[in-house]
Amino acid sequence: MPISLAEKFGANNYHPLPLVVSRAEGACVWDTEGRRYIDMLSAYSALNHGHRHPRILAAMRDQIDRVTLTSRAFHNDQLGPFLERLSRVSGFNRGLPMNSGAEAVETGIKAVRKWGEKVKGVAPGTGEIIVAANNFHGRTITIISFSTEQQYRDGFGPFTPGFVVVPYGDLDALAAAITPRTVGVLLEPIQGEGGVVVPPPGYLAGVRALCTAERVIFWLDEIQTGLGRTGRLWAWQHEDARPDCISVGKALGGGVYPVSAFCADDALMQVFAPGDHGSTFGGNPLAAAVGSAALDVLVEEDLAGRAERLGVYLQQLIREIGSPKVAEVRGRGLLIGVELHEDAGPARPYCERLMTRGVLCKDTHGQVIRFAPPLVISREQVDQAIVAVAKELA
Ligand code: IF1
Repeated sequence: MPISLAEKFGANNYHPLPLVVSRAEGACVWDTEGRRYIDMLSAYSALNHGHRHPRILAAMRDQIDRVTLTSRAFHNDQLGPFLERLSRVSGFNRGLPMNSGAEAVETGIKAVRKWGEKVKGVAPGTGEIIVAANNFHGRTITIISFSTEQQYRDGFGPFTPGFVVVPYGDLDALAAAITPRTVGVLLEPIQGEGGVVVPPPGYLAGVRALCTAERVIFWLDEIQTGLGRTGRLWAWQHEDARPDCISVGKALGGGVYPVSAFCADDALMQVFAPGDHGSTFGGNPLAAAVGSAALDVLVEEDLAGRAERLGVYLQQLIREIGSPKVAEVRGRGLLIGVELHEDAGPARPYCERLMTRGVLCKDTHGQVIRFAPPLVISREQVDQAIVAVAKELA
């Protein structure tokens, strides 16, 4: 019934697994028939804290009884404390709060472009941002303007100019693409949708050095890789590659509310003057209260440390299956991609069969099964999941 209603009254913009979730807690969800599943997708890394984390729910319930929305026309008593926490955890001294990841990315595009004109001094309307092939940064017209995935672009033109695409992981190609008009470089520290692609060692540190030398903003999109997912608070911390700014989202909302932000230091964030940019819901008191709880839990429960330890364990268990169907197991922390050999067929049927075995995951880029459970998953739940995975990959 719920499926047919969604199909009858919705748009056909997704092809979900045939599963109807009605309840969830921690790393598990239950369907309307009461069957339990281990969630190895975490809403694409928005559920790092697990489903309905008690401390985050308590913070949300508490705030709901006070005030939920004011707009930024007035101050509220939650935004300042949230931004202070965000500054401490991100390591950047300022954050501009938004709602979805795409909005945080759009905010970053405005900041980098305006910095390019007002500070670097490129001619108005000529600034270029370099991005990587196989990127994913959201679904707005400007963001898909620099996507290399044909389906994300088909029929949606005309596109926003000012973006240059280079191969991911190729420092020489990036250096060759920099011109006096280059104002920024936008990369994912690990390409999620691109198939959990980890860049070559030294790549991010190389981009950092190049951007410094060329006076170009180095911007990392940590919306999927951030907040503990890869075994560090931020994926860039796997190398000495501190960017000039990051976009944050997904798990910043603690799995209960859309919260995102663009984080940068003064030199970049000062390009925004009152009225330059905004959002009805951006920085609302409920989002701020939830975001504060999400950051507190992230740090106090050392979710990054859990991701590091359990990620090593899970990758080891997958490798020990020794499946002839598996071409590569890659990733960091609890962002793991299992690439299947071409002749092993697309990944989607494996996800459908894993669902019948009580494990939920998602294919990405055809041949890759992505495993990204909540960072609160227990070792026992990892062991349970791997039993099903071993049967499917045997
Ligand atoms: C869908 C993909 C993942 C992201 C990065 C920004 C955003 C995302 C690195 C935008 C969002 C989501 C979007 C969702 C599926 C999922 C996804 F498959 F689409 F690509 F995770 F890999 N930067 N990713 O991963 O954030 O506006 O969605 O809050 O669009 O189907 P958003």
